[in-house]
Amino acid sequence: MQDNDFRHHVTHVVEQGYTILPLLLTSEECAEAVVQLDRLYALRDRGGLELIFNKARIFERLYQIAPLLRIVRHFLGDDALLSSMHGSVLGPGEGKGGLHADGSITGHNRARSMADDDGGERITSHVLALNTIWCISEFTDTNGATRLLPKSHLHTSLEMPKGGLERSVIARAPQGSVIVFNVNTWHGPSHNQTQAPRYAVLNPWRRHWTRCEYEMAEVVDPQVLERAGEERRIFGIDAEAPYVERWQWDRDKGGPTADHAHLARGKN
Ligand SMILES: O=C(O)CCC(=O)C(=O)O
Repeated sequence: MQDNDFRHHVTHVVEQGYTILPLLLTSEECAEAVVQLDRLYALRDRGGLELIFNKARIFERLYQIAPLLRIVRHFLGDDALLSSMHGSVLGPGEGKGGLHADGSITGHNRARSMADDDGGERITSHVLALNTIWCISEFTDTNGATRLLPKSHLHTSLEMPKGGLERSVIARAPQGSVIVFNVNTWHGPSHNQTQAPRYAVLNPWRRHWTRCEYEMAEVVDPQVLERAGEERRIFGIDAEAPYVERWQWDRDKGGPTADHAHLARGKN
């Protein structure tokens, strides 16, 4: 990505709460993702669409794309963490719901996590997390593309701004693009009025020092972690809290030191 493009996208996130990076996946990669999403969709009642980097090689690609990582790390720091990776197959007729802001289950927008002293105001001074949505299908006005409410990331209340749905805009994007938005930005799928499913991958990122949606260092398949190479830090091995005393803990490995290997739990 050219520096000018980078600055344009950063400014759009800062001012509007989102941006769209076009065409980062090839049509072959999207076609393979569709095959895999269809396979996993059939298993959805048993979690088929969760943590899909563990389930098909094509999804490992999504955290190896330099222009996206540059934007993510610009806002969340060099040690930003992948928080989850979820497949989405929005069928014909689906997507009539409203808008929401993320982080309301495990993040800082969780109503129960608001302290009295917050005065009912969300943290909007810094970007605490980003969501990214991969457009595995082209996103159009009619096929259930994501809607976003511009500037709503700056709205401090937990309640959506009045008239938010009417003022939201559909993120039109060519296949292979990725939508990047501030965790505070209200968004949601639009109505899929076509006869075909809309395919996407939902891929949020968080700061190293906040809780992710899963214990990523625990759930990642060891072979997937190995293949991540230099990018393995996005799984937060060094973000794991020690479960033994600190002198017995190897932070880089995310487990007890070699001398205390007998204290290791699970896969460690
Ligand atoms: O499927 C979409 O377009 C929106 C997904 C969504 O709401 C989310 O990732 O929180």
